[in-house]
Amino acid sequence: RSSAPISGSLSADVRAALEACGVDLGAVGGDPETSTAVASPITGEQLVGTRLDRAEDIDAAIGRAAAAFPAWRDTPAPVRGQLVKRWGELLTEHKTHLATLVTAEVGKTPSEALGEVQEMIDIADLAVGQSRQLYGKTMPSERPGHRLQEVWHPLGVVGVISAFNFPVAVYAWNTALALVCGDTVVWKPADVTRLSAIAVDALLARAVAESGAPEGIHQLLLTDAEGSKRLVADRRVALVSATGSVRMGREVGPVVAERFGRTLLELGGNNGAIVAPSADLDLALRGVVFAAAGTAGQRCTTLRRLFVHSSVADQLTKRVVAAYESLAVGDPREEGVLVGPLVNQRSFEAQQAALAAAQEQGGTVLVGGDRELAEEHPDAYYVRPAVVSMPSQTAIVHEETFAPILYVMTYDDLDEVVAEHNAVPQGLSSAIFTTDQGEAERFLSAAGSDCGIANVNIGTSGAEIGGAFGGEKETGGGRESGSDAWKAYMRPSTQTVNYSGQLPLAQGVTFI
Ligand code: UN1
Repeated sequence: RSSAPISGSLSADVRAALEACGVDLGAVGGDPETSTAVASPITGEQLVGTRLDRAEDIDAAIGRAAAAFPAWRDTPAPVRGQLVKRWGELLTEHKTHLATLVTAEVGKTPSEALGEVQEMIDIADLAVGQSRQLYGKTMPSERPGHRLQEVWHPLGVVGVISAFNFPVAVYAWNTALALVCGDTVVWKPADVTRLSAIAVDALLARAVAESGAPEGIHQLLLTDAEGSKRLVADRRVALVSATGSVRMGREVGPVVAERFGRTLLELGGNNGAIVAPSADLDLALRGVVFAAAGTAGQRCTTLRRLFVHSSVADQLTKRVVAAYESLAVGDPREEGVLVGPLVNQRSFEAQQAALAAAQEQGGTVLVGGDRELAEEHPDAYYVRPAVVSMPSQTAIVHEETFAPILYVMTYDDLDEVVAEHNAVPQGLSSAIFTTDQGEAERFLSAAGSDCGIANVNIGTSGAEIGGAFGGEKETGGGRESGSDAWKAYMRPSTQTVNYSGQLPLAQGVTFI
C-alpha cells in the first residue's frame, strides 16, 4: 500500500491529537495521485490527504477480518470483554484528543464533541458488562426427558458504515458490542471524518496488542462510495450495520437482502415534539432549542417538527424565536459558540431549497435561515438556525433536511396531533411536553408515538446509550447500543437435547 508523509495544513492541535492517539502520521497520507483530502467544515480548508483503499485493499481487509473470526469466536466472551475494557480506558485517557478531532472534522462544539466521545466510553462500559450476560433461555420441552434451549453464538464479520455527524460514537456502539459478541469488524467511516476514524482505530489497535487479541479483528477502510458498495455486497460480511440517509439505506438493504445477509439500518429521522397546554414552558423551551438547533440540526434525532397547542403557541413560539436570535453561530472552537457550521456546501444548498419550498407551501420564516460569516469563511457554511411557521404539515415537512430548520404547527386535539405526528415516513425519535400524566401515557402507548424513541419532558435528541437506539418505518428498524441490541450481532441456536432413551416425536407424531 503506497503511503507518503502527510502534507497539508494540519493545525497544531489536530496533529498533536493524532500523535497522542498513536497515529503514524507518515502512514496516513496516500499517494498524492490517489489520496483524498479531508476538509474542515469550520474553515473549508483541506486538513490532509489520506490513502484511498481500492477494491483489492477492501477484499484483503475483509479477508483478514474473516480469517481472524474463528479465533475470536472461540475466545471466551468475558475475555473478549477485557479487550473492550482496555479500549474504553484508552478512550477515556484520550477523550480530549478525540474530541479535538471530532470538532475539527464535523464542526461540533467542544462540549458536544466531548459528549460524543463519552458515548463511546459509556458503550464500552456497557459492553464489558454485557460480555458476561449474553444470556440464552431454556424453555420447557413438551417431551419428557428433553431439554430445549437457545444459545447465542457469534455471527461473523460485521461491516460498519458510519455517518459524518456522529463519526465515532455510533461506530463504537456497533463495535464494542460486536467485539464482545465475538464478531470481527470492518469499518467504513464517512469521507469527511477519516482522521477521527484513524485515531480511534489506532487506540483499538493498541488495546488489541496489549490484550493479545487476534490482530485482524478490526479493519479500517478509507474508501469512497464505490468501496462501500463492495463491502456491502461481500458475502463474507454477515451483518451490515449502516447509518445514513434513507437513500443510502435503499441502496444497502436490497444488496444485502439479495445475498441473505443481515442489516441493521439507522436511517433518517424527522422527529416531532408536541407541546401540550399543561407543559412547563421554561423546560419545553430549553428542550426544544437544544433538540432543534444543537449540533447545527445535524443529528438523526434533531427536532424538526414542533406541534404546539394553540393556547400556548404564541407564547412559546415567541420565546423560541428570541432564543434563536441570541444563539451564537460561528467557529465552534470559540468560547460561547453553540451552533457550528453545516458540514458542506451541499448541505447548505439543501437547507436553502427546503426553506424556499416551505415558503412556497405557505410557511413563514420567523427567524434564521440565512448564511452567516460568508466573508470570513467563503468555503464554510454557517447558518442561523431557522424557525418556520407552517399552516399545516405540507410536503416539505414530511422530508428530513439535515440542517437546522424547525417547522412549527399548532393543534387543538391530542388524538389528531398524534396522528399528524405519525403521518411522516420516518420514525426515529419523538417527544411530548406535558404535566398531564394521562396525556403522557397516551403518547407512550401503542396508540401514541410510532417511533423507536418516545420521550416525555425531554427533547428528541441526546439519548443515553443504555436504551436501544433506532426507529421504525423509513428509519430502517434497526436497534443499536443498549437493551437487547446485542442480539443483532449474534445468531441464536435452538437446541433440543434428548436424554430420555426414547424417541418421542414433537406434536405427538408417530413414525417408525
Ligand atoms: C445520530 O444522530 O446518528 O440521541 C445519533 C442522540 C445521540 C446519538 C445521535 N445520543 O442524539
